[in-house]
Amino acid sequence: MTNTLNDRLTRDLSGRATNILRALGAELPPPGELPARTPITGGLLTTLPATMPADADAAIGRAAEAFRGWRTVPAPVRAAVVRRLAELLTAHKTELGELVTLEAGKIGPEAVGEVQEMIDVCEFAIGLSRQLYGRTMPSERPGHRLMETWHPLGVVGVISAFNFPVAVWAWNTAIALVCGDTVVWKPSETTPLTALACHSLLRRAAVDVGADPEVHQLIQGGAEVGARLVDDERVALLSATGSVRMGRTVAPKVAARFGRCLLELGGNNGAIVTPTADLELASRAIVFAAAGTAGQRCTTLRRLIAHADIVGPLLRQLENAYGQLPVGNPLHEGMLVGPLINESAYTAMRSALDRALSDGGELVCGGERVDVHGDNAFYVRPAIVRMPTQTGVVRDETFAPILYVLTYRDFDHAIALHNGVPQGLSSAIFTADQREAERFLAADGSDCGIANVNIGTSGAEIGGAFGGEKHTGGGRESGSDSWKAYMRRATNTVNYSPDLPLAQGIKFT
Ligand code: UN1
Repeated sequence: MTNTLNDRLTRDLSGRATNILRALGAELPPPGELPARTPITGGLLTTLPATMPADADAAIGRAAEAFRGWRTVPAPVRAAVVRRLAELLTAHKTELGELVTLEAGKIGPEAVGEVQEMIDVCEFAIGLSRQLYGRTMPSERPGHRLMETWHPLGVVGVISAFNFPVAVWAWNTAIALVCGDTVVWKPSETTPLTALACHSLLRRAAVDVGADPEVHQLIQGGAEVGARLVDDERVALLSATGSVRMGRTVAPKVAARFGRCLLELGGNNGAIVTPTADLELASRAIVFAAAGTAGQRCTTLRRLIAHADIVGPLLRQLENAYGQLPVGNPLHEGMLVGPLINESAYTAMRSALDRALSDGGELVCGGERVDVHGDNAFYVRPAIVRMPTQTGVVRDETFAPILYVLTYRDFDHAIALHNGVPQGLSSAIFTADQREAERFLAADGSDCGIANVNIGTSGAEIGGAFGGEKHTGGGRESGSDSWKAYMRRATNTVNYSPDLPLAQGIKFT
């Protein structure tokens, strides 16, 4: 397409983004130094002001002040804000989904799915607001009660990534709010408009139910803005999603001030395919997990560990499916692979492929750039590369659609290969052999935070705890008892007897 046509398309997309923001009731900020781009054309949608460090500090101050009141509002009453947010998200699902497509480049169904994930976690948080259970334990002393109570923690700083620009915010914010915390959000500088939309929907939800809108603050900009959340003692919990490199910088700083960290860092997710696997089902699952979202999920399947007896037919099915994947404008119906987020993502993919080939890898298919909307948009065909060993580049997370294929003969070797990378987020096994499936889920099986049988590595439901081990950072978000990270626990002993017996039978008279 010519440059003029691409420029015209960018202007059209810019208009759509502005209209959506208006429809969502977001106040359009004056122009500033922060560019909001669309990966669809690589063009500029608009600009907005970046938050100055002093303004970030002030936002943390407002959140800290709001916390003083919010912590004493009963949890089921706090849930009203989240309920209203869920209503607004439901009413504006299509528009917010489209904004996610415009800004992050996700195909329509995935973008709307992301908004659904927000609604799901809101519903979870509403129920949770009546289930922030403490325990009562038997006291060893007569006339005593021993119990635990959970209290709000304080200000939660949320640093989120471009690839789930709205759902990961909702995971944190819906739960933090019912837990009685207030939130300061630093979204990816690549996705400022979706952040603006979510912020304004949440503030509106708060106003609609008569709650303090200051419970949520938005700060926009690059790492220097995020650094304010890292260093500020008033931020009790920092929940950060991003690269292992980011986690390495952030975690020691938060630990040095005895703050808490909840880390969702890189994944390098693997799937084992055994000889008894249903190959048709496995290949469908693999294509979604490896090529979906253009390989830009932290749960994307990056390593396939296939038994030598079935690797041939499996690869033929995958190559065939990859050959039919439509790559292009994510706004178009039926599109399955949208663009990479920007040029540096493309450069990283190219250099990973070069490294893989120089390490003895053999390209099965894909990897080439596709010209959809000109030089500034980075569309690629998802790649499959057979690797002789799991060394070098295979051990790194490259945020692009590259699937490395390794083979095995012995099941223990498959598990050793699977666990033989630094990251530990998500994993899967495809098998009809119950022994293999159970072993994969056992203590000496997958070492990941998420381990699945006969489904892919990505696309987790919100009901389970989400997160991973090793370099992934150990954090757990969204469902199950992840809420505990957002609260502090107090152990209480109450003496309702006239005596003062000491624990451990100590006599002190
Ligand atoms: C992420 O990529 O940061 O399990 C989150 C999934 C989604 C969440 C991914 N529910 O793929």
